[in-house]
Amino acid sequence: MALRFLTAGESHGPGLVAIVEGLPAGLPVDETQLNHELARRQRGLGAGPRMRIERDRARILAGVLEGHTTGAPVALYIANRDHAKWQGREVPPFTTPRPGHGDLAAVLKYGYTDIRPALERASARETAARVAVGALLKQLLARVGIRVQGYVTAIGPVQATAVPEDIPTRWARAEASPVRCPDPQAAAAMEDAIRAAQQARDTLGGVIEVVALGVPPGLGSHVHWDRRLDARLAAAVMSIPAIKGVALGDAWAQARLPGTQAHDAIRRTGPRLTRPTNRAGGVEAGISNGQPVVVRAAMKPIATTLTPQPTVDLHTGAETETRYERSDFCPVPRAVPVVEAMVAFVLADALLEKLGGDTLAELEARFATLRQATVTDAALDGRKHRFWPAPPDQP
Ligand code: EPS
Repeated sequence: MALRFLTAGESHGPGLVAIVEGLPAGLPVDETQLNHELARRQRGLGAGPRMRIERDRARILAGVLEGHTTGAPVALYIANRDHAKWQGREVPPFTTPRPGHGDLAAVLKYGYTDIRPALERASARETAARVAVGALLKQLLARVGIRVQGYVTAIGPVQATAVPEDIPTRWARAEASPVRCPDPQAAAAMEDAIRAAQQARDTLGGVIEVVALGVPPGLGSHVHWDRRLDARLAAAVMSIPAIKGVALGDAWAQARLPGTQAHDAIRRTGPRLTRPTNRAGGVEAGISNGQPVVVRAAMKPIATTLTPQPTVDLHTGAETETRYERSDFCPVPRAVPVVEAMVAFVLADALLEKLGGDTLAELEARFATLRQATVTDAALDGRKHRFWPAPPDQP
């Protein structure tokens, strides 16, 4: 692993902290872009009242001098505005675990007598820190032409069907939609579904798709399980609260097809290798293959529901019902930038692992060499239809 990050912070504590280690020196840091990403995570139909309180902004505490990374760990801080409301207040005991939340499992594990510490850290508030980290990594990836962005393809029972072919068009349409869906008709139905769920005092989950363009072939490796890019993407995305399923490309549809219909033909147009389809989602045998990397994530409906659910009071032992404080109704549109952040992290990590470089200039030069030497974009580079760079003795 070339890159790592840690986060700390509770949902209603003073704030969130992230430390990113392994960024090369000399990366210009655009704070406006960083805060733009944080604002994207706050927006979306189905957000709860907390998002009207917070105004997430990242303060850079370390690792950046005169607008550029120094190569030292970058530390970020995001304040919780809601914290002021809790200061000096007696917090009532919370003893009724919500089915589907981390409440019960964390109490069993850590022996808490009150659920509060469990829910404070299990809360998706922590994902603000991940988005701030992801914004830095997107800025790094953009230096070598890699772009990572996503959209919503399903909310509850509503599925997007008319998604434009062109990926940047999908991204642009999604950003203009309150549910981040690039299919306008499905988006309208998703809005209705979220409002109906809210009225029914219920919550909805959905499916998010993130696409990375410009990923060179050769990230990750088939040679060992923990180097496989698909496995690393799945683990990173699955670590997001409420994500319960991750797939690369058309994995779920592929499972129901015969082999002759499930894969991506290898063809040639002039000197270029082409892949007319991308069912594999840009990764074969744990290695990026030069196609867009497509990651799909299934988000369960949020566990905190206005309608009570059956539970047991951990203090009295009596069967009872959950109680409601406050929550999102459908966090799926807001979770898109979080999935983007985790995908950006894995790609940046795999890129730095492959190319290294203490400075951005070194990384950029090595990337230029890779582009020249490798068969990028599934192309044969115009050089005698080779799949691999010629050995030094063969010009
Ligand atoms: C969350 C519950 C809600 C969400 C929170 C995640 O917080 P609160 O209990 O303060 O209303 O708003 O998400 C965020 C605060 C955020 O920034 O995304 C939960 O229980 O997971």
